[in-house]
Parts: sequence; structure tokens; C-alpha cells
Amino acid sequence: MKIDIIISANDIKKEKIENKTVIVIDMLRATSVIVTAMNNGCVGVIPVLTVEDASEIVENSKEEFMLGGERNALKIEGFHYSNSPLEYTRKSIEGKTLVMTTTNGTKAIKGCIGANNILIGSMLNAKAIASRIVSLNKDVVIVNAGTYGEFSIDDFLCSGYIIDNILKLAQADLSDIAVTSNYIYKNNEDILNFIKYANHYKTIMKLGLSADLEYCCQKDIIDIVPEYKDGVIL
Ligand code: 3SL
Ligand code: MG
Repeated sequence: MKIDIIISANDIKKEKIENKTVIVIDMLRATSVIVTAMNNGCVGVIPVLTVEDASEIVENSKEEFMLGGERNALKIEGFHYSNSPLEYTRKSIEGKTLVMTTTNGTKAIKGCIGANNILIGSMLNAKAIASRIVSLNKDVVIVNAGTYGEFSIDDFLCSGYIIDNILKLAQADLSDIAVTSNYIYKNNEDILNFIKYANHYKTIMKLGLSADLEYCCQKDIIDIVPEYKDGVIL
């Protein structure tokens, strides 16, 4: 099994993900939200690119949807929830379908259409992701959402942790960038302490959302692997 990394949603290339298992990571905060919502009984998450796309789905369906996501890290006007994983409690999301749009995370997920399997990863479910990867036994590309098309320390460190878990279960042939992310994780196992250097960490901190940062940095508190298929994450 080969493991490679793509560093941002803007860098996804069709030929790099075709026939591969893809893990999409936006640990701050979109994929942490999805993993949390699904673990708390959310029926499914429909990722969309724009606020208009989200409104269109809601207007053209009889089904009741919850709307979640962010622009500039803040709740979107008229939406039920922001992009804080702490809002997606069992009480708020159980039995509901979530339509979600975020700046980088949902763009990365939709950009991976064409891959064999599209798994939703985060620190929260890293061990579960590793087990799934080993059982699928296909070449893997870890797609970091990044931040506004740029490399983001947080997603890269999370990739290194997931790789670490895969290597505990199976042998893998790592690309140079995959080796580097694993090396950086190995030397910085305290995630919160290292991602403080990330620009997006500073943005979230400035908004007073330190509880989100602490939550998203926890390792393996959730044992599920959401997967995106045919327009919905289940
Ligand atoms: O860009 C995204 O998808 C978001 O996760 C960013 S934020 O953490 O909600 O600002
Ligand atoms: Mg992010």
C-alpha cells in the first residue's frame, strides 16, 4: 500500500485520486464537525460548495434539513449551526440530516469525487480510519483541506498521526511528504502544543473559540468512519 498527501483543496488532481482510497482532513474544523455529528446520530451530511446550493436543497425538498457551516469561521445568516463541533450534540443533531457548507472542508470533500472511497478523517477518529484503510488495502491519498488553498500545519500533523496508526497495523510505502508528516507528528505528539503555530489556529483563538481547538485535538475519542458517496456522507 502506498500513502501520499495532497496539501490543500486547491491542489487536488483527478489523476492523483482515481482508484485510490482518499481520506479528507479538515481537523479545524469541518471534518471534526462531520465526525462528531455522525457519532451523535446525524442521519447524513450533504456537503455543498455555496450558501446558495444549501438554500436550493432546502427549498426544493419536503424533507427537513439542518443547515450548518461557516464563512470567515462564523455562522452563516439563517443557518441553524456554525462550524463549531461542540454545537453538534446528540440533542441538536440526532435523527436529522445536515446540509453543510464551509470554506475549505466541503470544497476538499467534493473535490475528491472520482476516488474509490472518500473517508472523513480527523484526530477524533484517526485509529478507526487507520483500521478501515488497512481493511480496504488500496493505495491511499490523504487530502488536507488546507486553508484558503494554502498548506495548513493542523491538517498535516493530523495526517502524520493517521499514518502513524496505519503503520502500527500494516506496512506501507510512504511518499516523501507522507514521511515528513509522520516525522513531524512523531516529534510533536502533543497536537495542541504544535498547531498553535498554524495561522488558522490563531484565527479561531481570536474568535474566542479555544474550546473548539481543545476538542478537535483529542485523539481517538470516536470510533466511526463516515464515508462520502453519491452526494451524502453516511
Ligand atoms: O474551511 C473550513 O472548511 C472550516 O473548517 C474552517 S473553520 O474552522 O470553520 O473556520
Ligand atoms: Mg481547516
